[in-house]
Amino acid sequence: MMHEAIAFIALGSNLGDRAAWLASACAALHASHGVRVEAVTAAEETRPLGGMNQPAYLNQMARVRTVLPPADLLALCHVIERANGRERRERWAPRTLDLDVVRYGDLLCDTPVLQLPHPGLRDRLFWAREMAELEHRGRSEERRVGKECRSR
Ligand code: PH2
Ligand code: MG
Ligand code: MG
Repeated sequence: MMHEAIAFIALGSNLGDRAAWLASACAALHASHGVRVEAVTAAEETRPLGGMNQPAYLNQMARVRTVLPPADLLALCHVIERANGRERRERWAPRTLDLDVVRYGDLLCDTPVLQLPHPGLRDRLFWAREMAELEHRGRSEERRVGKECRSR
């Protein structure tokens, strides 16, 4: 059997129809080979971090079960970002969609392309709160979320 891992992916948007970008990303993740979205938090509006004057973010956290190795999961996130209007400009510029792999099992990793846990956990208290919420959800919820993602 292939190795499965539980990973947490943070979704964020602060340009355009923010809720629609998040829903589209969630559905794309779930539809991707080797990834199942098991649970998602409600989307919440957060003040923009990073000092730039920019619109408020809509943030959400997904718990996924995956057989993809971490680098492949990150690459998939980048593909989904690009398919959802993401343009890479200066660091922390407003974006239609940002997908960050926050945790991948208990893996610790510190390379230029991938740091785990995501260093942003230090100043994004809402990430820790959202992950704690998802860790406590039951399996019936997981089935419901899977159905929601598939029907989008
Ligand atoms: N992401 C950023 C920069 N600032 N602020 C909030 N509130 N939420 C984010 O997801 C966020 C941010 C860069 O990825
Ligand atoms: Mg980010
Ligand atoms: Mg990012």
